[in-house]
Amino acid sequence: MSRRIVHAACALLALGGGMATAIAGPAGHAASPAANQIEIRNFMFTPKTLTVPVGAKVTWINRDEEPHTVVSANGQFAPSRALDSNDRYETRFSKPGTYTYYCTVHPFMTGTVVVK
Ligand SMILES: [Cu+2]
Repeated sequence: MSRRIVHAACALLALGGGMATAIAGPAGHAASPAANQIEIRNFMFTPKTLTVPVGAKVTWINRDEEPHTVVSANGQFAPSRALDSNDRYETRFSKPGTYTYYCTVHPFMTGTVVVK
C-alpha cells in the first residue's frame, strides 16, 4: 500500500520535480533512498558507489544548504549546473563502465557510478 504511494510520488517527481515537498519526510526519518538515486548530504555523495544496469537513469539530489555540482572526472557525461538545495540532476548511463565524478566546488567530494 504505502509502497505504491511512494512509487507514484517518484513518477511524479521524475516528470515535474515540482512536488519535492510531497515526499520529504520528517527530519531524522531514515528512509532508504530510491533506486538509482544519490543524495548529496554533509558534503558527501551517498551512496559513494552506486551500481546500476546499463541504460539506467541516475538522479542526484542536493540535500545540503551549499551548492554542489556533479562533474565527471573524465568528461564521460555532461556536467550538472550548480545544484541549490533540493535541486536534482539526472543523467542516463547507456554504456557499461566505471564513472568517477566529483563536485567542482568541493573537489574532495567524489563518488563513483558503476554501470554493468
Ligand atoms: Cu560540493
